[in-house]
Amino acid sequence: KVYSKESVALVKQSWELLKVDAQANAVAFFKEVFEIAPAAKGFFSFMQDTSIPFEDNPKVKFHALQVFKLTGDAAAQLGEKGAYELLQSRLHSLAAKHLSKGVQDAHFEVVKEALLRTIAAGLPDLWSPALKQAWADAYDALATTLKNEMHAQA
Ligand code: HEM
Ligand code: ISQ
Repeated sequence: KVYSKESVALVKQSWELLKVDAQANAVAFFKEVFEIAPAAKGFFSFMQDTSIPFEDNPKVKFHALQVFKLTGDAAAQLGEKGAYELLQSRLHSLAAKHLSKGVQDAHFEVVKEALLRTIAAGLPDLWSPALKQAWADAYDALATTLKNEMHAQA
């Protein structure tokens, strides 16, 4: 798949802005996942602690930030190195982790929708069909890479 310069520029520019408030956007990302699919909470070890609101749980913040940054950095580098190269050092263990948790291909669609909603909410003034498409394509590249590695290990 070829990414136009325009798409790469859109993702980069918006990612720089989202990163300013990465922590808040990352937690919002998590929130969107559980709003779309409440049952997804069962997947996450750190979501089993219900004694504190999940947005106050430091483990949630840590994980959300990790995922958010990986997704954004990979997306922003698509034009240069490709998301694949950025992921490569962690791809094997990341796929193994997701496999062991029982994550399936269909779940990636939930995360995609949640990511797009997070960006729309985080950058309302910048949001446009072109920005949405650029992020959707970037996420798809990342998700496909991870899914392929999961299939290879299954
Ligand atoms: C863990 C990224 C999709 C569920 C993780 C971790 C990262 C990550 C960086 C932390 C790994 C570690 O502990 O070393 C991503 C990315 C995705 C993606 C970039 C999409 C491109 C999904 C999907 C699900 C999912 C679709 C479905 C529910 C999980 C679970 C864990 C995890 C259950 C382990 C959490 C725990 O420690 O309890 N993911 N993920 N991920 N991910 Fe994902
Ligand atoms: C994917 N994997 C782990 C954690 C996540 C949090 C929010 C959205 C997607 C995720």
